[in-house]
Amino acid sequence: MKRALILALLLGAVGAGAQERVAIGAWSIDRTEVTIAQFARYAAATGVLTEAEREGGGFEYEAGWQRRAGWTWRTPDGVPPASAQLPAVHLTHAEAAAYCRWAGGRLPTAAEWLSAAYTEQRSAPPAPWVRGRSYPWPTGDSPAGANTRGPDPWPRAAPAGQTRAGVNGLHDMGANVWEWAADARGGERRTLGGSWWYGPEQMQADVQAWKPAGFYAVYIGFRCAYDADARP
Ligand SMILES: [Ca+2]
Repeated sequence: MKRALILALLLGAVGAGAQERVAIGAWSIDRTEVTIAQFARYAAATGVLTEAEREGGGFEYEAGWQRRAGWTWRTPDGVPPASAQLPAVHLTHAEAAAYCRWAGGRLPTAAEWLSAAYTEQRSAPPAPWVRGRSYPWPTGDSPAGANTRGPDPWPRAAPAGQTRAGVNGLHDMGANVWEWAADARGGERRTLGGSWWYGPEQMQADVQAWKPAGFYAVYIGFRCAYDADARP
């Protein structure tokens, strides 16, 4: 029993590490959005208390932005999450960037994120993916398989790895939750990929979506990028 527990813990540690990154040329990117489980390890190690936790809860849109009491990365919808593999949300741009630094990386630039999301760059991708080809959707030739507001198994966010793998083997570059990028426009920061709240049109590369850097909501998460010389 004890041995099984230790093995499970070791596998969990591996799951959070380098194997879950995909190389895109000289840098790499998380295969999935950062999860509650991953952010929990960071919070336990650093004692970080997020703005949503300090200020009483994050935001949801319902005829305008509404603050939802108790909605934080720990409890994205105000109740214990169904899975610790759900994306970590209700985080400001700075909070997401701080997590990435702690993990040995940084937030991707929009140019990097878009390259990873739409252009297949694995040396030997499995069928039907074609190295060097750019696709209209992060999911490939169609938006099918992503977690949008359309008919799919997920009424709200989906746990990491449950949607169909897309370009470069990445999950949820299209939809599930918006993802913070490094790019700034005054006090705003760019978010990419759309979310479960929107239809698939927000998954396209030319969408311009910017939010105040200090904003946090149930629809916004992130993933990290890693420079080759910063890999652990
Ligand atoms: Ca996403």
